[in-house]
Amino acid sequence: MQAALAVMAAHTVLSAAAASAHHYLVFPKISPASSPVISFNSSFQGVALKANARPFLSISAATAPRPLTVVAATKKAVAVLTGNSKVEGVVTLTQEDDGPTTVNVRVTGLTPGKHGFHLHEYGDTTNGCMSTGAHFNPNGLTHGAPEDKVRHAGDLGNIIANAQGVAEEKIVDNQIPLSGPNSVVGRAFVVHELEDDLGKGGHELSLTTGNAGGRLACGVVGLTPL
Ligand SMILES: [Cu+2]
Ligand SMILES: [Zn+2]
Repeated sequence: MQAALAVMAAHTVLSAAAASAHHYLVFPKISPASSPVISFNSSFQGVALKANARPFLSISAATAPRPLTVVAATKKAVAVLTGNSKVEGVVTLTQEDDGPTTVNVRVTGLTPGKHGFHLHEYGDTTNGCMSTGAHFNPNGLTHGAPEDKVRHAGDLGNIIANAQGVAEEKIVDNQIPLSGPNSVVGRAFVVHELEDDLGKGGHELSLTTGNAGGRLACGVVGLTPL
């Protein structure tokens, strides 16, 4: 009877100890019971192994996230724009750490004047520029100007072609990072036939596309050496 009580007491302590790993080492102090000690010891061995394994797990868990937070450097990407017209161009993107992305654009073959210029959702050109989808819009907002609070992340406004049909622009923007959940790497730039009305034209398409017309050329954003 006494022995049975000791075993019950031991099991109670064991389950209490299992609830908080730190107290396993208290356990040997209450082990000097009588005959049931043998079976009792064997179950303790198993628990002791578990207790030893734990510190290693928690050390690796504490150190693992570090490389992810320390990563910070210059990132650079490029897109080569082509299409079914004589419009073509090159767009380069650079980003320092988590700062804004600088976009350098050179497009030729345009009609003089303004042309809508956006980052579209997909880097898919299987059906030409049409398969790049809609404007990149991770926050579910309506179309706007680059300086608006309510805009698609991909809304970069217009580029302006000179009399020779060449547009050269430098755009600095905070919503088109080259890494992280909203990275634009793998998405596509599109240059349009018409001026983007920046959501203010009153046309039925103003709040989705800026009524910028057809897609003259597009190119997928890919990483490039620094
Ligand atoms: Cu577009
Ligand atoms: Zn848009």
